[in-house]
Amino acid sequence: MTEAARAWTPTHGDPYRAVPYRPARIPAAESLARAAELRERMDGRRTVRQFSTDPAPEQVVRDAIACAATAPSGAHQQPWTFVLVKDADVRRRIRAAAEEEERVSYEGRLGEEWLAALRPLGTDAVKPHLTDAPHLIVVFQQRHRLGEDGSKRKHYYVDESVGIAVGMLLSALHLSGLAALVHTPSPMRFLREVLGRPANEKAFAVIPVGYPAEDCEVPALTRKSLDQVLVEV
Ligand code: IYR
Repeated sequence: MTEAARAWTPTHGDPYRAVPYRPARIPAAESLARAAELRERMDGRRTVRQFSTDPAPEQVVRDAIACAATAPSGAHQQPWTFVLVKDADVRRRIRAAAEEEERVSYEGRLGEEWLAALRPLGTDAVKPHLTDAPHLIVVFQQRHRLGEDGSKRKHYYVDESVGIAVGMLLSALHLSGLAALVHTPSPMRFLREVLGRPANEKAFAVIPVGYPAEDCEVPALTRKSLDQVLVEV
């Protein structure tokens, strides 16, 4: 991509402009081999809740965030902010606030049906991964942005766009050798305050990243088979 194409990002009301897109075709046999290998590697991903405190390369996390930021988004508005939280004190505050909310949730706010759904995962209100994992990413969605004149510009399909970006983030981290957890403390309002984010941003997920602890366990779960999730019409 040329620098001019890379630098250009549309803003409200800009006209349509196009650039050629001619990616080299991969031969079918090569595609099949890559797809089969990817499928196997992706199936090896597990959500991890017990992290090693060992350091993990920060540049891998930055590159994974750069991959996430290539996600498609509604009207190409790229309505996401990824906050890489490095300050240990801020991380302790996030953990304390998240655990406080989770305690209320697990003590009944979630309701019996939800708690029963969570039981096979073995989760509880204690969230050591928020301070143990070497990296912590907090993803915010931008519900709107402020135009140059200070007026609100609506963003479209924000949940879908940020959800796709987080999926790409998890894939990039996994394929780069790092484990992650999508944690969604509820409510998450405290995150905007703790991280000093502007009013147009709403926390979407808290994602600890690193290596699994040496004695890491994951719930004994299996995935639905392809024929349970794929309908061919
Ligand atoms: N946010 C809580 C509860 C929780 C909810 C779902 I849905 C999960 O898949 C896992 C946990 C927690 O983080 O423990």
